[in-house]
Amino acid sequence: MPSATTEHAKIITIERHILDEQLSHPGATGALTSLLYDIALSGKVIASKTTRAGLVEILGRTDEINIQGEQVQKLDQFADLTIFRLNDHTGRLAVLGSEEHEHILPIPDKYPTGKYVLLYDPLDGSSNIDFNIPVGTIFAIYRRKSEAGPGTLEDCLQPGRDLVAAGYLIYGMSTMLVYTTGMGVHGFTLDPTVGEFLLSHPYIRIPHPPKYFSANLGHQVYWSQGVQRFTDYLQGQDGQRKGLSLRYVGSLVADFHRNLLSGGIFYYPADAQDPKKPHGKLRLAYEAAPLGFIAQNAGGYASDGWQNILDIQPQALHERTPLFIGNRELVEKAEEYILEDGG
Ligand code: FDP
Repeated sequence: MPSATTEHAKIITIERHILDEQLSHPGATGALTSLLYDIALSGKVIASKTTRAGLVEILGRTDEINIQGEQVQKLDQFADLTIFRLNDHTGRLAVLGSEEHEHILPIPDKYPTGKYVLLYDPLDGSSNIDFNIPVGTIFAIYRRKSEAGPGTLEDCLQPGRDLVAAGYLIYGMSTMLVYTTGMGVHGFTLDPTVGEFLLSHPYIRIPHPPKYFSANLGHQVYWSQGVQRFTDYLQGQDGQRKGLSLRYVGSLVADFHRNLLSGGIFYYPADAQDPKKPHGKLRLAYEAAPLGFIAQNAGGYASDGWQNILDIQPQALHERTPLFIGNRELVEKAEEYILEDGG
């Protein structure tokens, strides 16, 4: 019979964890379970390439520019294709959307469609690839709204509040997968020796007090008065409290992940100077909503400075939004400053 000690030392693979969660939904068909497992598999395949990113055949850019006007790198394309190919034929998805593609990605005619919608940012923070700095994959899963047949754009344009599951993979010192289906946020670390994600961070809650703030202060002069005053507040410039430490990687997943585990706030506000960023830089559907869902399920909060990110109904697939995300009290403080200063 297992002792209390062996019970404690139990190794939980991601497969077992997802299956256990499925058991608490008696009506579940297993489609979501399999979908999450396929995303974990995509992560392993992508991680196998990111760890070789210094090697000649991977580095070097292609000449293509994606629809965000950014230079597409080979690893982005690999990650994008890997996720699509591992999910296009399973009969679990009605439609997909990728941050790398302007339009929705239909399921090829030869394969059946299913009841879920998968939106993903295949390699977030890709400007960091060349410098061996962590990058990540973000994913968002919704239930389709259309009845049957090929999925539609409307299936993809849902507010974050309707998410069924969301998560991310971070390709860093180790590869981790963090996900939630609304029943706690759980983190798994890839053991490369056995090729399995093992539960390492069950029931993550954003710690209090927060330690860090993360923002690109290089753009500060272009932020609104409210956001600038909020930044002063974080730095303790009113002399009322000690300022938080600044940490900014410039890979959203890495910045978010650190603050999720240590407490803090990440923000990317609107930029008054850059005509490309009047609503910030980050994409609502591919970045802000899924991470907002994770933050909320870990006791935190995400806002565009005015309202809960999860309440925003996207109007377009690549819509951008300002984002403030992390400890609830800090994000609410940002909202307070922004409201006071009218921007
Ligand atoms: P990147 O341009 O490298 O892909 O949304 C993309 C993103 O990275 C985020 O991961 C990151 O937080 C942000 O942009 C960095 O933007 P700045 O370079 O303007 O700080």
